[in-house]
Amino acid sequence: MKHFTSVLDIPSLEQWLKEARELKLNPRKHAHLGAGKTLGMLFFNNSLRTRLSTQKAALNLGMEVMVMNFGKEGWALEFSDGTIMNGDSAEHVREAARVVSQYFDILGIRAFAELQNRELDESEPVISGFLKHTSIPIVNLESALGHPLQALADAITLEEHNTKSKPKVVLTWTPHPKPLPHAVANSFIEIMHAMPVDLSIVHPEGYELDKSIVKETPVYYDQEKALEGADFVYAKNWSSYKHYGQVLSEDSNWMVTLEKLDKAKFMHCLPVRRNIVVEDAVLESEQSLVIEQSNNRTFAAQLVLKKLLEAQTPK
Ligand code: AN0
Ligand code: CP
Repeated sequence: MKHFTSVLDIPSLEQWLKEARELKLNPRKHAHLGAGKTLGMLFFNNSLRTRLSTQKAALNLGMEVMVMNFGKEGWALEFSDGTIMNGDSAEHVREAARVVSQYFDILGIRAFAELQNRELDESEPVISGFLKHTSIPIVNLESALGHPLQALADAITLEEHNTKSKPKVVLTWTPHPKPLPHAVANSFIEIMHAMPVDLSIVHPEGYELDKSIVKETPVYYDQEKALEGADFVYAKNWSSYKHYGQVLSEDSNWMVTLEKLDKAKFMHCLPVRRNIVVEDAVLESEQSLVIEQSNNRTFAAQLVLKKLLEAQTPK
């Protein structure tokens, strides 16, 4: 594995989950693997968990870490080639990418979908620009299309709490006042496809996700019915994919409640808007796994960094 940009970069999820369990038992076991190496992280968007858990993971491996809030503090970047740069962009990714690869051994990038232009978002201008012009491994800290570190943490958490050979997992759309990206939902679906679970998706009409990701997963429009007998309910808002980036519904009937959850465990990537996405009582209950999910972000990131370091370090 040269880069970690997608769930599909995981060669064997079963093997990775096993290694994640071992790392979690002894997080400092490989404390020298990253000695003398630097992780750089460029954030084009806000973050709490990704920034701190990935930093913690790198520290557990003995790496140095440098973080930059590029979206707020960096030069506005140009991504298209051959442009006469007389607009807002002050620097081209061709220079920026080559410059930072001299400072870091591994580069993490967070660049959300802008949700204005589907084709542009799907070309992943930021992450693909850096991939094209750097020589060092890149880790996706949430791009337009995916959030694989979150998905890996979700898989670890789900496995820790699963008691069945094929648990019923439901990804439910929930309301949100602002248009959100599809990345978390996409990567969750992709990673569930690699696990022995019975996955289904429920959302209002008009919120159908990319067919090439959903594949054969059953899709429902009646939340109450879809949640019946669920073992795990994963809540997430996303904006419309079909009417790209639009908020078509804020219907509060889609909020997750304890009553709807019944016996199911509740999952969400965080940050979560209380009493919009999910009621307080769920987050305060023992059925909520959200804090454990955020803890597992450290071990997901540590596993990914370990793999990338091992690929750089001759054994
Ligand atoms: C982001 C999203 O939905 O992609 C990040 C989640 C990890 N959420 C918000 O912007 C609220
Ligand atoms: N779940 C997640 O990625 O959180 P942050 O946006 O706070 O990093």
